[in-house]
Amino acid sequence: MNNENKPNKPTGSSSVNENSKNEQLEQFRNDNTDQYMTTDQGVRINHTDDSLKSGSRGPTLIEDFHFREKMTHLDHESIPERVVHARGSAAHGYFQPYNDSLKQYTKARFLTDPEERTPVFVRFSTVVGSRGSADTVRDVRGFATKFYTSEGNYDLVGNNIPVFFIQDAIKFPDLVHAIKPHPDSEMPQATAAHDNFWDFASLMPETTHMLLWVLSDRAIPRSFRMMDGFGVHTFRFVNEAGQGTFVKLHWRPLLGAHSLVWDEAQKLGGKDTDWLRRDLWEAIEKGDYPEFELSVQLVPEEDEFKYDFDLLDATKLIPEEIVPRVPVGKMVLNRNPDNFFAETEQVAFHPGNLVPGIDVTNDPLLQGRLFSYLDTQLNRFNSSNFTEVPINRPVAPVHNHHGAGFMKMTIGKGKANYWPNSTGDGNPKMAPEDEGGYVHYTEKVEGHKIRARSASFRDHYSQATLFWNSMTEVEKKHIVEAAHFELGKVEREDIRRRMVGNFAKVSKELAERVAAGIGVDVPTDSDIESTGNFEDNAASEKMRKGNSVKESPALSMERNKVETLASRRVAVLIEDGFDCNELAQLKQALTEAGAHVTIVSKLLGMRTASNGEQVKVDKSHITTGSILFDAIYIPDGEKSIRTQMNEGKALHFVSEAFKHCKAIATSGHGIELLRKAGITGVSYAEPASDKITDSKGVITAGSEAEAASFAEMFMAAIKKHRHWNREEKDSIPA
Ligand code: HDD
Repeated sequence: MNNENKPNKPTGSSSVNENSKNEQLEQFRNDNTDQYMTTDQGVRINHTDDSLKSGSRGPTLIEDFHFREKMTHLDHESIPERVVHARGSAAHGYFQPYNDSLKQYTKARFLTDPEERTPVFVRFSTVVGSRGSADTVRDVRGFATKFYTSEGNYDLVGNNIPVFFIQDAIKFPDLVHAIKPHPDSEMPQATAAHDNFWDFASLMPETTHMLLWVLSDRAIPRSFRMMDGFGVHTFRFVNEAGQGTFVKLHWRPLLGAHSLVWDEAQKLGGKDTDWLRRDLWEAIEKGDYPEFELSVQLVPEEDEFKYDFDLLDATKLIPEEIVPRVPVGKMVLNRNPDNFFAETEQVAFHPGNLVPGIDVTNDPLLQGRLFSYLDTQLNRFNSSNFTEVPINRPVAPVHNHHGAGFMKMTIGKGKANYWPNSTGDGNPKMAPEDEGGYVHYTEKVEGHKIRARSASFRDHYSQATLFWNSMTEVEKKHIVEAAHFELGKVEREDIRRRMVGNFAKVSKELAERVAAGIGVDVPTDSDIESTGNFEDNAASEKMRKGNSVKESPALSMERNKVETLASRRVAVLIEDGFDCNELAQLKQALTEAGAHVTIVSKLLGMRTASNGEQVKVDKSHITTGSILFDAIYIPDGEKSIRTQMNEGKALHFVSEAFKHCKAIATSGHGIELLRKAGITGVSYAEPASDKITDSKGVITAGSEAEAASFAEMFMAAIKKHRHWNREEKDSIPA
């Protein structure tokens, strides 16, 4: 009957390297270079511009197999877009652990063998908008990683925010319906700023913690390369001995986490809908490979009930001050996909794609996800064979008796398609645990069937308060302004009032500041007492009292800024008569430090410097704007500056960059341009001196100043990314 003999060592690759997936994909690539066009049957085509007709004026003949085939393909080109996270961008790369230190906690080889580089495919996304929506909307960003490990595919399907809106997956359809465009008008697109979402949120206090994250600058990242990623749930590591450890998984970008400002994000949505997609694509093309460090927070099983929140509650994080993050490895994204549809659109993630050494917990949100992701792929692909699509195939060998179905690709050999069998010599065999067989963690579970929520999930405010208390004043201001925007779009006053009531339970200060901007009264104590669904005051109060951390600096982006020039985009504004030497020196310094310089002028073509040299313009005013850059520089040159002082778009470029708190540098006559652009409240260098001044990130140099120091000061200002201390920015129009 079945396999009584000890099975052979599994065949196929027992280890992977960073190229394993690329080599596998190569078998499916199709290159048209120097080839004849053919039908799908391989028949060469000699004319594709006219259909076959009866006479040159028609009608078209149905026997035209080439027309029929071509048209059928177009008619069937689309598959259902993802119901959430429809808009996304992806890249290939690899992950490598720093050392084997995780071995005591997990037997997952890709996390513990520092010699092994595991290929990965990462898809970043927004959540709410449809496939063609703008990248820069205020939204959570998806951060999904498929590890093609030697032991099978492992998917870490996370977000750039460490907590989630809801605690139980049964509320997910309600959440998604509420946040998506209204069902009657299909408006508004890709935003939560409407009545339905805030109605739901105000009635579901468990959303409050995540709402503060969404109102923060985390929800408008400057780049997919500059945002954190979080596995969100508490997962479980399992070691060789079968011992479990709770674990939270985090990604940190080596460039640091940075954000846009809201005004800029909205404008980018029009000027460059693909801003985040383009940024990722171009960075990889230029060799600025995005890098992320994986870290873990480990909690021994015996500490499961040690905290004043429940580890199984996805609306809670574990403050790093209680359980520190331990860095364990690095991911590098170094290759763009060859084909968007075949790879980015068809990649199918699933939190239930696990490898030995990693298991799930009873988190009711995670449990529901374990059903949803497979189910949704069946809707998207109309077949369970989506796992055979090249991007979804593991590099580990696949052997099983799964049957036929739409688009079965692999050709199973032999008579036996069941198990146990003797007709196939008991193949494929069962893998014992020490041969990599997956064994579920043997957690003891017992209980009554009950549709209920644990009392330990009922504190909905303490960690929201912790988040608010951990923000710098600038971050608090941005949260309040975001709430003014989002709730300002809500037409029903009762929803706005109820939401402010919820905020009051987080912080009176927060509630008062939000209320002031949205035309509702500051909540009274009795407003604050009134509660939404699922709130149990007694339980909540008990949990809140036990809260052990009042502030967590690790939650603040501002407090954890990484200052770097790598891949920063600098616009250089010139017209005829600019100072070529000054430009050359600064450009060299910036480029050597890893920044990218773009020459911007009113029109495309060549611009002539004061010494007669010519420079090619990269972008014209009409095709670009300050919002597409991190910093701007205007070289001296009297004629160039005078021309720009009479050019509205050049003045707007400068004033908008100031408004968005970006580093600005100029010298000599350029100082006059800054004044004309309405930049007030900063001190300037004397135009004819040898002085250099840094005032709130505005670097000005006299015409006699030393070029190297000027460059140094400008670069230091760019590294800070934003200069929030410009109180005068709000007086800049538009
Ligand atoms: Fe989800 C997609 C992340 C809760 C159901 N989810 C999806 C993607 C990401 C996340 C990054 C896009 C993957 C890709 O790029 O293809 N989702 C999360 C996180 C959650 C979360 C971090 C909470 C911790 N999701 C969640 C719940 C459910 C779903 C509670 C349902 C029970 N998510 C889905 C889905 C999607 C999806 C409907 C749509 C497309 C897909 O799965 O492949 O199944």
